[in-house]
Amino acid sequence: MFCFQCQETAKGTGCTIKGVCGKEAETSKWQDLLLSVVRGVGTIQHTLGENASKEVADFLVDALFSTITNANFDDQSILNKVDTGIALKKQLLETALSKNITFPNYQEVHWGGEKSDYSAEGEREGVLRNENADLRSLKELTVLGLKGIAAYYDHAARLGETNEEIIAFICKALATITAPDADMETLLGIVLETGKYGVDVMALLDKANTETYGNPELTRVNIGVGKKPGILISGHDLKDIEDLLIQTEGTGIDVYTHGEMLPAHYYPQLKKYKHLVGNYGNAWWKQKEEFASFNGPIVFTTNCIVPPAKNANYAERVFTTNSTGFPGWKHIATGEDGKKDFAEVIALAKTCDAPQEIESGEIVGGFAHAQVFALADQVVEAVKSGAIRKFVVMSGCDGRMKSRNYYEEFAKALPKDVVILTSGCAKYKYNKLNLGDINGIPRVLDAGQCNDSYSWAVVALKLKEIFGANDINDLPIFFNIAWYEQKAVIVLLALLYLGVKNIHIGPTLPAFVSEGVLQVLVDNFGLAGNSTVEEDIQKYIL
Ligand code: FSO
Ligand code: SF4
Repeated sequence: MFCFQCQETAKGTGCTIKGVCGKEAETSKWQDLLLSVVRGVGTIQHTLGENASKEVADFLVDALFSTITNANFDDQSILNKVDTGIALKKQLLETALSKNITFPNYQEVHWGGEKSDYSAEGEREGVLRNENADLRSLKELTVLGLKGIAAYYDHAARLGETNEEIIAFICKALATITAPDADMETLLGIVLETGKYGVDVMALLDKANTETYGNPELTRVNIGVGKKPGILISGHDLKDIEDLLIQTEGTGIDVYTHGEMLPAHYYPQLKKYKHLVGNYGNAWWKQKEEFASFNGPIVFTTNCIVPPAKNANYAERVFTTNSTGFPGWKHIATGEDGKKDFAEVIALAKTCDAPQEIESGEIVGGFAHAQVFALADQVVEAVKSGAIRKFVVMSGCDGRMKSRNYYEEFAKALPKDVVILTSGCAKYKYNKLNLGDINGIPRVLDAGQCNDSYSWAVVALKLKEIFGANDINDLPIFFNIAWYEQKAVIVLLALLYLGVKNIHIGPTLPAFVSEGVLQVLVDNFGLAGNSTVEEDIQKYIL
């Protein structure tokens, strides 16, 4: 196996024996096979020059999403997706033949899809099939960005928002990276265009979320527990938590959010449910201990899954849905009407003890663009009077590595006149530190999930207008992003597309960015890693 798609990759270069995330070599091979089928389907669809059918769009989105770090560890689930893709590929090839359309002579297009050849094809089609490090890097940067796009698209589509242009771009980008002779210039172009569609898909999801559930608003979220049994819901899918809240109403079961589901509390149409009682625990990587003490069922709507220890007391209580999967865990399918039936989860919850308290108190959030605009006069006044010296965007992910303590220390070391703009699970490093406020404006403004980084782009553009700045980079905003998996990759590409320069990413630079490509990103965008807390504060804040 060879996988280098996340920040925790082995030795900072690539997992070759087993994933640090727990992914087995066999699973990695099936994911490589699935991605080759995805490239084949995307290329043929692009060559056809017509809009993809719902089946093709659903397949591409689901398959890309399921190969995101920590999303799906279930070989059978991945192989089922391979079967679906091969059937679709055959249909598309027949359409092409009937129209006398010739398609490119690529392995991914012509491979016949024989089951006996699945393993060999998976081996052939891994990341290292591209020998040139720079070309490989650009191709991977593109496909990892597409995985992020697929994740966000999936959530938006589940709320009824679809967009043919985004799907057409996914196909075009897949066709571009499948071409064995694609050159640097073409590939750089497609990487940057991926960023454009990153902006589009985040806007699509923002529209879907806010039109369905209202604009996030300032909310205090309880981090303690109640006395009733609870269901813990993790991941990013708001439709799932809504279905669960409706089905648990009046049953005597409480619902708690976990990890990236915390921002569900900020939406008027979700927070109205009285039995949505709080957020339990922290970022994804602490789940082994926190699931054990939660006592009740846990539902994964998306990544990030950590494989449980062999003697884990909660393995029987975990359910997956959507693109996620784990061998032995129950999977809840989506019904014809797009809804889920959580009856089994609710029945199990009724037999469980209430969660054990691990924390108490409240955290504050809900500062997506509309809430920030509502505070605009106050914010602008504070900037003009000098009460706010600077904003630091610290969106992104949290993770296991000790080097991530940088972000907690950085937050603590910031002067008291600096405001942190956050989103994604990166916030768990500093959202319980009580960093205070500036004239009533909290010093940690949480917009929501990682895709809500979109809010910070919207806010930055608004500030540019208010302050009459020529360039977004002239604003007193420093970008210090923590990354872990591929949704952070699309957020980064989106920010680059919007013209944001001098972004710092950490705790380490991506292994999939080759030296040559890094140089291009440094030269054109001022992209940089981080240094020590002291040095970075001195250089970029003071
Ligand atoms: Fe975190 Fe995991 Fe949202 Fe990622 S839960 S790491 S960037 O999936 O998607 O922030
Ligand atoms: Fe390794 Fe990350 Fe890939 Fe898992 S997702 S195999 S940890 S690079």
